[in-house]
Formats: sequence, structure tokens, C-alpha cells
Amino acid sequence: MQIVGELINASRKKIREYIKEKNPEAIAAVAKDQHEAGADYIDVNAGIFVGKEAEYVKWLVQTVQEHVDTPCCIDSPDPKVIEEAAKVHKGIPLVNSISLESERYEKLLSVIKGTDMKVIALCMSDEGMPHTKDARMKIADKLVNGLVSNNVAIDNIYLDPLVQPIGSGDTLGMEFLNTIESIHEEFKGIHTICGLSNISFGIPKRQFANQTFMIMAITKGLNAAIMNPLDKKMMASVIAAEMLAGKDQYCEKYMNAYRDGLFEH
Ligand code: THG
Repeated sequence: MQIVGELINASRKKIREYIKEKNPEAIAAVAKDQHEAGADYIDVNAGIFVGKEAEYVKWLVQTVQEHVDTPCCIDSPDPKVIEEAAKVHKGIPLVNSISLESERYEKLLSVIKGTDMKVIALCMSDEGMPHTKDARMKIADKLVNGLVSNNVAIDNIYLDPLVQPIGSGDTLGMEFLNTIESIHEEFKGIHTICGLSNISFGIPKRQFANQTFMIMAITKGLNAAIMNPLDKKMMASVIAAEMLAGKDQYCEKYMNAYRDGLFEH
């Protein structure tokens, strides 16, 4: 599992304050904690700051990369913000995200075309967010064909089928999970990613539902997640489920996690 640490997001009150006061030490500490907990990418999102988003996301990328040796996941719906932030990013970022929405598609494509950037592709179009596997797969097909025909390597594409709250419909969990399975059948070598916590919106004991859903998604082949790497129970669930799914040769990662005390929580 590739892990994208989600904590540097201005929708969180503390982070919003750190960004407003441009406090590099506080941001660096949140980046460092996530890196040490096993994050492969550090997500940076300043989406709530209308008009200042580009300035803040650039500052976040620079601040994170001055303190940890980890690439960023540049999280913005605005292609201009991503373009600006990618210019100051060292190494290869994960761009979050492109979609089939006409406002985003062409502009974002021109940012990543001819580069080796990795890109999250949301299963979303101008018609809105799809609810079924079939509707998601239609969008996924168009996205993957469009990206590949523009020379984006399949290994650089992370499809996000978009998790929707189970409270808004009994079928939404399985439709999402079955999409993950179909994507891996249809597009060999591609990655799947999602922000899992949306599944539990509006219900109590959210972490419990999130952890269980993570395990279910791993059985379908999910291989990247935007999540809180400081959630030790979630990290332990990921490591155990991946071992049981045959993705941990000689149970090495599980044994290391055991030795590090991860299962003591
Ligand atoms: N797909 C993609 N990108 C995404 C998402 C996705 N980026 C944003 C989001 N979804 C994932 N990131 C976060 C970051 C923080 C929190 C949740 C998702 C978070 N939530 C608090 C909680 O759940 O308790 C509430 C916020 C608060 O602290 O007040 O922290 O799906 N491609």
C-alpha cells in the first residue's frame, strides 16, 4: 500500500492557523510525524483559501520538502494551483487531481504531458459524481485512454473511483469496491487510490467503519490510500490485510510491524 498522509489540509482548524501565520516549524512537524509513520507522499491542500490557494500550496510544498525527504501530493481542483506548485516541487509529485470535467481535463493534461509526474484521476465528469460501478468504469475508460494516448505511463496513473457515504445509499460501498476490482482487471499495471473516510460520513464510531472498509478494499486490490498514517489501528489493519491478501512476501512487513510494537495499541 502506498500511503498519502492527509493531515496537512486547511479544512483542519489547526492546519488552517499554521498556514495563515506561515508557521514552518508546525507544518514541518506534521510532515515529519507522517513520514516517520510510513507516509510515501505528504498531501498538501489549502483549498479553503480562495484567491491565496496557489501562494499557500507553494509555501506548503517548499516547507514540507525542506524538512522531509518525501514527495508531495499536490491536492487542488485548480489546474493553475497545481502548475504553480509543481514548479517549486523537487522530484516527482503526485498530482491530485485530473478528472473528465471539462474545466480541469485539458488544462491539467497540458501540465502533466511530457513529464514523469504521477496523477490521480477522479471518476467524475461534467454530469457529476457517478454512483454505480458501470458509470464509474465508463469514465475510467475515457480517462485512461486519454492519458495513455498522451503518453502518460500506466504506472503513473492512480484511478480514484470516489468513495461516497454509506448513509446515502446501501449499495454505495459495494459499488465502490467492485469498481476497484474491475479497474485492476481492465487496466493492468494501474494504481487505485481513494480517501476512505467519506464512507463513514454521518455515522458514529467513524474509525471503526473506516478500518473495516479499508480491509474490504484491500481484498479488491486497492493499492494506495489518502489517510491518516498516525492512526495506528488503521496502519495495523493495512499491514495485516495485505499479508493475508498475499502482498507481504515472507510476512516481512507484518513481522517488522510486530517488532516495532504497532499491534500493541
Ligand atoms: N480523493 C482524492 N483526494 C482527496 C480526497 C479524496 N483529498 C481530500 C480528501 N478526500 C482526503 N483528505 C482528508 C483530509 C483530512 C480529513 C479527511 C480527509 C480529516 N477529516 C476530519 C475527520 O474525518 O474527522 C474532519 C476535519 C477536521 O479535522 O475538522 O481530517 O477522496 N483524490
